[in-house]
Amino acid sequence: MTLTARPAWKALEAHCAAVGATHLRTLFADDPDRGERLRSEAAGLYVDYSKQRVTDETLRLLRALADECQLRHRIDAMWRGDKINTSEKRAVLHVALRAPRGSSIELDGENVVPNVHDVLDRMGTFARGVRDGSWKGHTGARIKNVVNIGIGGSDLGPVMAYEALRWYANRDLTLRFVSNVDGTDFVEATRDLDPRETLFIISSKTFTTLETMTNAQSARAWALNILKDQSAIARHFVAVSTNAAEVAKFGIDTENMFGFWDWVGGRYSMDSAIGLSTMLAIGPEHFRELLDGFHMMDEHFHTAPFENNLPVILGLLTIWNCNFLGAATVAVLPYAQYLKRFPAYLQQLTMESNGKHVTLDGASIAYETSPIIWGEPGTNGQHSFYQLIHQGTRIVPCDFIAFSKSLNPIGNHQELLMANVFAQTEALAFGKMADQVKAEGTPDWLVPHRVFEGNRPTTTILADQLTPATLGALIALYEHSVFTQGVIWGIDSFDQWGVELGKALAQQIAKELGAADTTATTHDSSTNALMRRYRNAR
Ligand code: G6Q
Repeated sequence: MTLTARPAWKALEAHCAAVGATHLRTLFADDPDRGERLRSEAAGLYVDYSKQRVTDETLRLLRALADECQLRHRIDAMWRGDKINTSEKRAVLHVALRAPRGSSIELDGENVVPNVHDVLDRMGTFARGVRDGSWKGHTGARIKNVVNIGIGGSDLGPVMAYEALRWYANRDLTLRFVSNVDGTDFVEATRDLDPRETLFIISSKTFTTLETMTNAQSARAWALNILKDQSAIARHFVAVSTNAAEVAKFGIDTENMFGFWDWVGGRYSMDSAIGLSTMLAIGPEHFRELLDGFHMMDEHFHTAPFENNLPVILGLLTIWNCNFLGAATVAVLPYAQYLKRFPAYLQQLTMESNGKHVTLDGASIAYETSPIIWGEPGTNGQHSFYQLIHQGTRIVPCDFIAFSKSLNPIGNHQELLMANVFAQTEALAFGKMADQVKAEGTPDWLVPHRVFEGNRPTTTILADQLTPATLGALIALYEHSVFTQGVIWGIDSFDQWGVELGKALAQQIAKELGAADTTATTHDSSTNALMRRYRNAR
C-alpha cells in the first residue's frame, strides 16, 4: 500500500487540518505540564520535544503510522542481518561496530562481533604505538603529524569526531584532514609538516575513489621527495579499507591495513576502522567510551517502546514537520563550539540516506522525503540567519543541542551560552505579540516589524557534558532517527545512486579535457562553451 493511502496517514492529514495550525502558545496554555511530559531521556541525552507543534493525539497517530509501516519489524530485520539495503543487496550492521565484546550479531549464520573486536584491538595496538612514540618513522623520528586522506563517509565522520573530541585529544599530535581533489587541500594541509614525522592514513572503503587516490598519490610523492626510499612508505602510510588487493597495489603493506566490511555504509563508518584518526587523537580508551555511547543508544532504539524511544520520536517528528506541516529543512544548532562540524556530518547522514525519489521496490514517490539539513554553532548563527527562522515566511524546525557543563569553564561564558539556548527556543515558540510590542512604546508604524509570530517548532537535546560517550549516543540517535524516517517513507536509506551520474560524467570530461583535440563538442552548448573557456584560460 502506498504511504499516503494508509489509514494512519489519512488520519494524520485530517488531524493536521483540524489542529495543525494551533499555536504553541495555546498548546502550552491548555496543557501547562506539557514541558514535563513531552520529553524523554536515554543514554545521557535529555530530549525535550514539547516545543514541537504536536499534541498527544498527533504522537499517537504518528506511532500508528510507524506500526502500519512495520517499523518494529524493520528494526528487528536490521539487527538480524537481513539485506535491508535492497538495491545493493547488503546487510546494514553498523550496530555491530559497537556491540560489546562477547555479544553476538549474526550475518548469514556467523557472529561478526569477534571480527569487529579483532580490528579494534589491532587499531588499539597501533594507536598506542604512535601515541607513545614506539612506532617510529623511517628515519627513526617520532610521528608528530597524522593526515587522514579520505572523502565523504571516510572524511566527514573523522573530521567531526576530531573536532568534537578535541578536548580529549593528545595535543602532541597534529591531526589534519585532506578530502578535496582541489590540490589546495593537500598543499595547505601539509605545507608546514615534515614528512619524517608525518603519518598518512588512506581511508577508503573501496580504495578506488578518485579524490582519495589522487591525494594519496600526491602524498606519496610528497613523502618520497624527502624520504627518497620506497621502503619508507611502510612506516608512513597505513590504509583503512575493505579492499586489500588495491591497498597492496598502492604499495601499502596489508599488515598496516585496518579492515571493515561491506555491511558498513560509508556514512555509517566513523566508528569502524575509519575512526583510526579519532583513536589516534583521543586514545583507545576514549574511543571505547565513544563506542559505548553508541551502543547505549542502540540498545534503547532496539528495545524501548515507541512512546519513549528517542530515535523513533525524533524520526516521527520529522515526518510530521516535513509531510504535514510543510517544512522543507531542519536547522541543527549545536551550542557547543566543539560540534562545529556536526551539521555537515548530519547533512551527509540524513540527505544521502533519505534524499530518494523511489520506494524500495522502485515506485515513484509522491510525497516529500529527506528535509535539507543545515546549521552552524550557536550563538554565532543568532547574528546571521536566525532572522529568517524567527520572522521569515518559512517554517524551519530546529534541533538545539547543548551541554550543561562546559569543558572550558571560564568566566560566565557557559551561563551566557545556555541562557541563549533557552531564550531562543522560548522566543521561537511563543514569539512576541503586537500588544506587547505596543506596550513597550513602539510607534504604530514600527510595530509589524517588531512582532514575532512564534509557533516555530524546536527540539532541545541536553546532555551533561560533551564526552566521547555522549557524542556516540548523539550520533546513534540521529542514525536511527534517519532509519525511522526511511522506513516510514518506504525507501532504501543505505544506498546512494544519486552520486553516480556526476562521477561518470566527470571521468568522461576529464578525458576530453586531456585530449589533444580541443574542439570536442559532444556536450550541450552550455557545457561545451564552459569547457572551451576553461581550455583557453588554463
Ligand atoms: C557514504 C558514501 C560516500 C563514500 C565516499 C568515499 O555513505 O558511500 O560518501 O563514503 O564516496 O568512499 P570510499 O570510502 O570508498 O573512498
